[in-house]
Amino acid sequence: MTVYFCHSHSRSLKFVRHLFSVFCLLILAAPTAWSKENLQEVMKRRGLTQDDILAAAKTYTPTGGRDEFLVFASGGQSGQVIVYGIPSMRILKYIGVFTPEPWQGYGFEENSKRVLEQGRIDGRDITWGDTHHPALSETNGDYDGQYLFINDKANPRLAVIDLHDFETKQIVVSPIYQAQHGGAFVSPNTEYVMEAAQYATPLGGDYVPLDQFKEKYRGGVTYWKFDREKGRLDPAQSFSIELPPYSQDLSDFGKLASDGWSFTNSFCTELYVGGIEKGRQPFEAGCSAKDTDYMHVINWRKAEALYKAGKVTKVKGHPVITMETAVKEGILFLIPEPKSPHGVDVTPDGKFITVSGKLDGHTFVYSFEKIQAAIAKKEFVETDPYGIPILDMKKVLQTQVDLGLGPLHTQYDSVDGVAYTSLYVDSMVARWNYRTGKLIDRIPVHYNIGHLMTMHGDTVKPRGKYLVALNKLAIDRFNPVGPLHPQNHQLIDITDSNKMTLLYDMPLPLGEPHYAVAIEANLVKPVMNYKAGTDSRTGTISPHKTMAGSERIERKGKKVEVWATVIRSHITPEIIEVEEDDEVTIHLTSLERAQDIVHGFTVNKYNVHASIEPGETTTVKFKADKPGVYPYYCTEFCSALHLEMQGYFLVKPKVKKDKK
Ligand code: RUQ
Ligand code: CUA
Repeated sequence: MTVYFCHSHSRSLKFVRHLFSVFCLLILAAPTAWSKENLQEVMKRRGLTQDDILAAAKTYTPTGGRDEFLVFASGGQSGQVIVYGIPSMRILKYIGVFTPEPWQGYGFEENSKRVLEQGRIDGRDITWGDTHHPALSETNGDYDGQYLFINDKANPRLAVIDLHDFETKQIVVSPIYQAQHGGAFVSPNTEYVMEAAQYATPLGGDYVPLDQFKEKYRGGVTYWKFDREKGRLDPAQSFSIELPPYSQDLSDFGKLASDGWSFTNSFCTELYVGGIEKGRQPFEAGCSAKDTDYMHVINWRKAEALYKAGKVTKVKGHPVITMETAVKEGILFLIPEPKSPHGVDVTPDGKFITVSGKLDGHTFVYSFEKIQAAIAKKEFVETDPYGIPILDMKKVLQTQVDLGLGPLHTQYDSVDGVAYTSLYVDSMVARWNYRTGKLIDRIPVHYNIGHLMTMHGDTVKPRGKYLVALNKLAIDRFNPVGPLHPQNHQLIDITDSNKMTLLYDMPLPLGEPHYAVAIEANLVKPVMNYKAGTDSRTGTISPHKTMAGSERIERKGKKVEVWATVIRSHITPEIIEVEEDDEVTIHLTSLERAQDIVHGFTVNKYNVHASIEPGETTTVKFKADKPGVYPYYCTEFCSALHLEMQGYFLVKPKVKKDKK
C-alpha cells in the first residue's frame, strides 16, 4: 500500500519526487511485524549455531540449482530405487523395479508389465523385492553413467535400469538359487554382473532333507553376461561356479592390479542348519562358533574360459562349473577371514582387499600380491571339507586395524590410502589409512550405520568430498510418525583431512536402503523426450505408433482395439463404446515434443494407468466385464484445460437371449 501510494503521487516536480522517495524509504525501513529478519535474528529464533549455518550453506541449493552428484539408493523392501542429489539431499525420483509403481504406470500398462513378468518365478507373479545393492556400469573401472543394476535378495533376481531414461528394462531370475545377496557388483568394463547365493540350498531348489546339508546343499556365484550393445543381461552367455554351502555374502570384483579376479566372503562356514525349537542352539550361535570364516578368491577370467570350453555341468539348464573342476583347474581358493564378515571391498588401485568382521573388532587388509604369491607357490595350510585349498591368513594379510565395534563396509577417498569403514555397533564412521593401518578420525552417526558411500567410492577413481552414512535406525532424529521410522541418510563432509563434519540428515521413508552409489551428475545424460512412437521398455518404435489423424477404433469379434493419441488438451478418440465382455486394448501415443509435458491415462475402475511421456507409445488392456459408463481422463495436470482432457468409455450390456 505504502509503495503504491508513493509511486502514484511522485510524478510532479523533481524536488517533490525526491522528498517523496526519502519519505518512502523511511516508511519501508521502519520495523514492523512484517520486516525482514537478518541472519542473526533467524539463528536466534531457530537456535542455530555457526556450524549449522555453515552446514546449511554447504547443502542449500537455490531454486533451479543443480546437484554435483546423483545418488542411486536401494529402496529396500519397496523393491524400488531412490534417486537423490548431493549435496542438497533432495529426492529426485523413485524408479519402479521389482514392484508396480503407479505414477510411472509401471505394472499398470502392458509395456512395463512385460518387464515385471520377466521376474515371475515358477509361474507366480512376485510383485515385491528386497533390493540391496545398486551398481553402476563401469568403463575402465569408473562409472560411465549408462546403466544401473540392482539385486533382489528375497527372490533371487537382478534388474537392469537404463540411465538414458531411468527406466527398468529387464529382470532376470537366477535359475539355481533360492536366495541371493552378494549382488550386484560389476567387473571393471561391465562384462559381467556378479550375484552370489546367500542361504545355501540344493542348487536348482529341489527338496533334499536338511540332514544331507553337507553333501547336497550348495552356495555359488553367478556371472551374468552384460551385452552393452543391447543394454541387457544375456542369460544364454552367463555361468555360475558351485561353492560350498557356506552363506556367501558380499562380493567385489578385482580391478587394475587384481583385474580378472573376484572376492566373495561368507559366514556360517560351521555348516549349521538351525533348530532352536528342537532344543538346538539358534542360528546366530551355531553360525558363529568358529573364529574365522572364508573369503572365496576366484579367477573369473579363467572361469570364463572354462565355461567357454564347455567344462560345465547343467543345473536347470544353466551352466555350472563344479567345485571339483574349479579346484582341479586352480581357479578357486579360500582365505580365513574374521568371524562373520560382511563387506569385502577392493581398494581403488586393486592391490588390497578390506574385510570387516561383524563380530570381530578388526578390519583386515589382504594383499593381492601376497595372495598371488601364495597361490603361485601353492602355500596352502589345508583344504576345506570340499577339497578347496586354504591360504595361510598370516601370509596374505597386509595389516589388521582396530577401528571400533561392528565394522561392516568400507569405501575409499580420493586421497591415496584413505578409507572409511562403517561401525554398526559403535554407530560411527571411521576414517583410516589402509596402507599404514592407522586410524585417523571417527564421527558419530545416528544410529547403527549399515553401508556407507563416498563419491565414486568403489571405483578406481574415488572423488572424495562427501560421504553418506546409511543408518539403520533413526530413533529420535525426526518428528515421530508411528512405530515404523524412516531411515536416516546422513551427509558428511570429508574435505577436511583432520575432521569429518556432519552436514545433513535426510529421512528416507520407503524401505531400507541398504547400499547406494553416487556418480558425478554430469556423467549422466538422460533424454528429455522419446523418438515419436517409442516403446520405452524395449527402446524400439512401437508397431502401434499413431500419428495425428490416424486414430481409429477397430473390432475383430470380441476384440476391440483402439489407436489413440494424446496432446494438450485432448485424447483422441473421446468416445469409445464397446459391448459387455469385449476385450479392450487401447494404444496411446503422445504427440508432445515439449519437455516435461506428460499425460497420464486411466479408465476409471479398470485398474489401468499409463504415464505417457513425450513421444512415447504405450498400451493398456482390460476386459470390459461390467456394463456401465466409465469416464477416462488424463491424470497429469498438463495444461489449463487438463480437466477437460477426458472421454467416455461406455460398455453396453449384453442382450439377454433367453428373455424377450
Ligand atoms: S547389506 S548393512 Cu549390503 Cu545387504 Cu550390509
Ligand atoms: Cu493431459 Cu492432463
